[in-house]
Amino acid sequence: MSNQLHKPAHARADWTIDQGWEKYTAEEHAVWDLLYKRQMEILPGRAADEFMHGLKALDLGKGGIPNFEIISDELEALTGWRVVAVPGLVPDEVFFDHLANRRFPAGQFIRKRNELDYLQEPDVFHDVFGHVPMLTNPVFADYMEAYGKGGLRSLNFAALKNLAALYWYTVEFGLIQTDDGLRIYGAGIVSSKTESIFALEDASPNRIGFDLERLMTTDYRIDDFQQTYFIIESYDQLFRATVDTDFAPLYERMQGKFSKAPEDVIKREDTVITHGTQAYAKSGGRLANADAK
Ligand code: HBI
Ligand code: FE
Repeated sequence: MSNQLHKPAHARADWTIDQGWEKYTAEEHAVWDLLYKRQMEILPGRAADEFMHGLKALDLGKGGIPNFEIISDELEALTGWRVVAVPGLVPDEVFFDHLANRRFPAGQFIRKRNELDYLQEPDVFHDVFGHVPMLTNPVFADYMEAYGKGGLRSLNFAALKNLAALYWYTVEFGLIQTDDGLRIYGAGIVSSKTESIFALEDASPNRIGFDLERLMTTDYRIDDFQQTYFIIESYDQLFRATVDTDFAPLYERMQGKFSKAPEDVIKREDTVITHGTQAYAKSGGRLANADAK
């Protein structure tokens, strides 16, 4: 997958680089502020309480791109995690090794003002605004470490694809059921204005109860809104499912393959909260709907 990445000359052996916080331009800080403001207009009442608390605890809205040293000291005091700067995507084994050691690798760069809504590589807004707040939650913080450790173990199996689906459908695109209704905790959703509304309110996507093997055998969209979102009941459910499961027989069964398409609903097996119309995907998705946004 991301194993053919080329390490830039200025990156260390573990792919980290200096954040170079003092070198960000006024325009780059202004892009952070704009993105932050846009998300705060829509996230209250949509994002999980634990995410909102994390934003506040780390003071991510104080203005400008956060300084990793400062937020790392605060985060380390809460859950022992730190944020380290990387140039962009890093190889899987490097990524897992950071997570297993409670370091979150965050993209150093920020997107340009003319591409606020969609980008391929994870930038500092996606990584720090999207991922870091949930790392203030002790159970979620433990889940992320467990995921990294599981990743290191899975390198010996032809299973990475299945494990990546788990990350995708939880850490990136997860929803949680609460007493006040469905809430977003996935970083790929909370860092996107359009997907924050789509994931919770649109009639298109399926919304299905969390089941570890189901998630790990389901293909996903990397370039558009998800066709299915999986709903957890608690972060403990997520953590327990990963640490109490012996992944070796799972990997053996899955064979590094997906047996379900992104839009599938499995009768009599899935706990279906919404059976989506898939109208958005059927109409051509992001490219076809670009003007309507
Ligand atoms: N690198 N910087 C970065 N961020 C990621 O989310 C990431 C990565 N490398 C690999 C990777 N993710 C995936 O292979 C895992 O999610 C499985
Ligand atoms: Fe991400």
